[in-house]
Amino acid sequence: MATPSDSGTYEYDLIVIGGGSGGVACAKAAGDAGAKVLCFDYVTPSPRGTSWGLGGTCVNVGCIPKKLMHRAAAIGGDIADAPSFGWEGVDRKAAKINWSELVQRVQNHVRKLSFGYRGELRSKGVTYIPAIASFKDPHTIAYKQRGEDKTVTGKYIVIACGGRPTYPDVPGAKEYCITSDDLFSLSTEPGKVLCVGASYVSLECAGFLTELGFDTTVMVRSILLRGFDQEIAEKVGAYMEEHGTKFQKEQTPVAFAKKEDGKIIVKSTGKLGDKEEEFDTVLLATGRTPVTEALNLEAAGVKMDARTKKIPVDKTAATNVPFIYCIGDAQLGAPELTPTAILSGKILAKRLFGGSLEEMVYTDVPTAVFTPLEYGSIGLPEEKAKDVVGESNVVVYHGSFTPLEWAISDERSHEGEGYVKVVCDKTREETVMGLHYLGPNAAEVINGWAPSLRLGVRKRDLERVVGIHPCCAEEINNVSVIKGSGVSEAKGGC
Ligand code: FAD
Ligand code: NA7
Repeated sequence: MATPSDSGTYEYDLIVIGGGSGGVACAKAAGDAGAKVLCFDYVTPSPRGTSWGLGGTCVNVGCIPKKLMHRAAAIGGDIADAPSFGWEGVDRKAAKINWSELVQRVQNHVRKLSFGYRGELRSKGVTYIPAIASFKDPHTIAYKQRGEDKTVTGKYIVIACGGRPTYPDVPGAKEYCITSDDLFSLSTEPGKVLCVGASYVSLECAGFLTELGFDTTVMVRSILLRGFDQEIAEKVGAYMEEHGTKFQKEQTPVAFAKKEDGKIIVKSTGKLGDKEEEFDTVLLATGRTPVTEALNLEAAGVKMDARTKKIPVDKTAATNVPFIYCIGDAQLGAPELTPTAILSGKILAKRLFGGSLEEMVYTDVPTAVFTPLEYGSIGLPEEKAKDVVGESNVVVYHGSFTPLEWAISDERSHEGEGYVKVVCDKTREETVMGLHYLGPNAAEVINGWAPSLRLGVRKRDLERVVGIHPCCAEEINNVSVIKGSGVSEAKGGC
């Protein structure tokens, strides 16, 4: 285990910078192990002035409010489906989202969770200081409290500062546009919305906004869902388009301006030519940048990757300074996901204070995209698997199906929109390299497969275990058509 640079005494065993998913998990686990822990957390307001409490991105402006809004949108779909299932007196056209009510209820829940974090830190004996922390030297952290400059020392320091939305270098971006930092607490209805970006934050927001009844357009610079299986990304996009989301492909914004009536004029260029269109709200979802520059890393001698502003670490999450660690979104190469931040925080605390030698493993991390047609995946996309083991060594099984949930719906009677893809390595007895599922409850379906992939599950193992009937997840056990074989992937009967 790495040791501090000198044998000095420190006020704290561990100082954690950032009280988000990773930082809180690490601080709590270290507190549990008996360490004296201090956690700093402070949220600099967004350019629109939005701010929030302890807990970081996931709880306040990420996973939690996003999933609640996705759920609100899905309820709209259920209302539309209801007559097809025999319900009388349900009128989809009369049903309308009350945006302020939704925001209020989402924010109440978020505040409850954020407040809960304070209690959890307290119960583990962790000191929490709501201030911006930066390095003064490798063991000393500087901060301001009630206008007074202060310092505190720690034996080990964990950087868990996460990131914030990146604003593209386009005139008017910061002045007139919002980001995911602002959307979930937006006090007025978004109206006609433009979502800039085509990764999962943009598509998820565009998906629920469309389903909540807002006229929504996605501006796509290149491809949908970079890093995900591209065949499935296209299916996600096609479903959204069929269900009302507009797409402007190969188009990028060049200027945002505000009219007197409050509408935003978006000038863009690309495949659609030079375009000008008015929107009520422009949501920028063009990536996230870690807030490492504010940490004064030079004072501690911690190296940062200049392009990404992320911090390189070794297998133990140690930076180039052996007693300073980095976890979560700010760590170079780590997936930007809450469960990875949490687990790496816990594992690190156990290494530092619990005598553990365990290291975080970042492969086979399951993830879900909460678009209207949900997409869950674990392991490699088809194209990446081919890059890794060579195209001729990959065999792909696939199948499309109609989720029973939608089978008798007039609203969603689209045949075969559910889809499963199992990407296997022929040279290793068809060991599964990637598992992809498109359909209802994708996160629930994919979550349980993580141990199987980690343990090297083979295609024939999927077939030999008994699935549950009737459910969408059983399609993973039953998929049998080899992609490219000429046999239709469409499922027959039961
Ligand atoms: P954060 O949670 O961002 O926490 C860092 C904290 O440190 C923040 O509170 C920050 O203000 C504070 N801080 C920063 N610098 C300092 C400083 N110098 N001093 C004091 N405090 C500081 N992940 C999923 O797994 N599933 C999802 O469905 C999902 N949906 C998402 C949806 C959206 C819209 C977004 C934006 C993200 C989503 N994520 C999702 C990603 C997830 O939120 C992040 O991966 C996760 O929060 C990262 O945790 P972290 O601890 O690294 O950082
Ligand atoms: P990502 O995953 O970094 O994706 C950014 C998207 O924005 C992607 O589609 C980019 O297109 C697009 N982009 C980036 N810059 C621009 C400009 N200048 N103009 C137009 N489009 C642009 O970011 P997300 O915000 O979706 O998610 C970040 C993480 O947060 C994610 O991993 C989650 O864990 C939470 P490109 O493909 O580069 O052409």
